[in-house]
Amino acid sequence: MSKEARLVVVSNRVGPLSDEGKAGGLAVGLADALRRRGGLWFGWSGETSEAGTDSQAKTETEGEVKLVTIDMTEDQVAGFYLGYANRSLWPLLHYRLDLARFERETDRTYRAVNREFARRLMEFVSEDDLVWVHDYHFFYLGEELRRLGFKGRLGFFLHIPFSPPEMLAALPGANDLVGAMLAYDLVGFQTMTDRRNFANYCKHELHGQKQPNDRVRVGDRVIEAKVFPIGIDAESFAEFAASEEAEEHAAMLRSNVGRSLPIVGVDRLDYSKGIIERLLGFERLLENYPERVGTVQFLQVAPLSRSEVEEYVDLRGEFEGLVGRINGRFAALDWTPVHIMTTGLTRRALAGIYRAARVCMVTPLRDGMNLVAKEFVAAQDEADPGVLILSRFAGARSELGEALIVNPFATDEMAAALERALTMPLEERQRRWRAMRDKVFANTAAEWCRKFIEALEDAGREDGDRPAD
Ligand code: ADQ
Repeated sequence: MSKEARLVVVSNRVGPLSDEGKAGGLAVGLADALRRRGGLWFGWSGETSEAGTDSQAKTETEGEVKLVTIDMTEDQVAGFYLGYANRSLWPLLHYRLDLARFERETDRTYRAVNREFARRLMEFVSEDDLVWVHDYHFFYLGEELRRLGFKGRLGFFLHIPFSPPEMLAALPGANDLVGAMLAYDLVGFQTMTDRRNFANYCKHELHGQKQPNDRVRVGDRVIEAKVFPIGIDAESFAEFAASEEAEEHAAMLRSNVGRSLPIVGVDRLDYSKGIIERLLGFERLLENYPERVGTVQFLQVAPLSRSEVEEYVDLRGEFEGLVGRINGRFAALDWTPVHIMTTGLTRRALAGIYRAARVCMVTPLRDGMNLVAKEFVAAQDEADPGVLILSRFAGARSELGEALIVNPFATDEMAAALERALTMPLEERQRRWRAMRDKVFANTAAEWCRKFIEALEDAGREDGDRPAD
């Protein structure tokens, strides 16, 4: 058997390779795969400098794995990251055409930064490598690598949703963007819906055809488009939840809520996560079920995110205003209904909070997968598991159907789901939780990585149908 190809991962931010206290499932899964095969992880250093993408590459080596990063200029960050990626693509791909801003300048910078990253990456790759590009920051990177003559295997995974063609078509240059995805041998999505939206775009807007075996043809280019729902490192997370640090945090939460039942939400402060709608659902619980006043407390952990982007500043104002209103309306001298925290937490502390929660609300308006839902499941204790309330619009819904599924826009439905969760008998909680646990432990981050890499190695192999570039 020939030696396994080296893995090259490209993502906006890289690592950490170790530091299990900080790393999320994605970093853990990728670090594992990189360590096993040897490899390279390439991306942005998170820093700005005058040289920008021309800066000297910074390299860190750990065993057989190298982390290589380059800087960007302030203008590159503004146009590529804050502008196009986070003000055009992020809202549009989360079905928020109303929030999407389209500017010629940021589009240009985005394409230029993709070209630059491809050019710099060429210094480090060889044709025998498997190159795996991640997420909406780098739609054009594969095409740029091909233009520079790279002939090896190229895969792309989109962590966020892919909106329907009718909506995506509003993006100036949408055909270029989706056309660029065809430079990859394999494109991966979180759900069937995302994959279908992509295939439909190719069919209706690029005059392509859907073909058997998850293939899509546009002109003489045939690529594979498949679904790979991402998972977490469930075993580690369950261990975190049983750690001393977790127990300390669980105890703090319990003493803070006193006799009340704790309901939690954990999300980056982002409009896609449905935090406002969730708070309205909680407020409606207190209105529709007045006996709940004084007996429940809602904790929202919401680390600030993308604070340089206007829509996120607006959201923060709205969020704080709404929390103030609910607290002003219902609080008593010895009880505050909503508690918020915007600080970062360690994985263990977070696991403790999940474990102490009676209910976890994961109610995004649209979400690629949502790892919080899976972390919450992994952190529960079989003797007394909490209840997951999950949006029908989270990618995680397709695996976690035993959660209480809600429409986050339906405020009364959310209140009713909360009441049902709070009164759910232990036996039913355990039954639902066991079913979800089995899936979270089966489809881990490591499995997700393995499946994607295997599919990338096999892409187009069966019938020799893979066209020359
Ligand atoms: P995100 O939008 O970032 O990811 P999500 O999947 O929920 O969303 O992951 C958030 C992560 O941040 C979780 O691991 C969570 O534990 C962590 N976190 C939240 N609050 C924290 C805090 N205060 N301190 C420390 N950590 C905190 C994108 C897509 C998702 C997709 C993932 C992975 O939007 O849909 O699931 O990528 O593909």
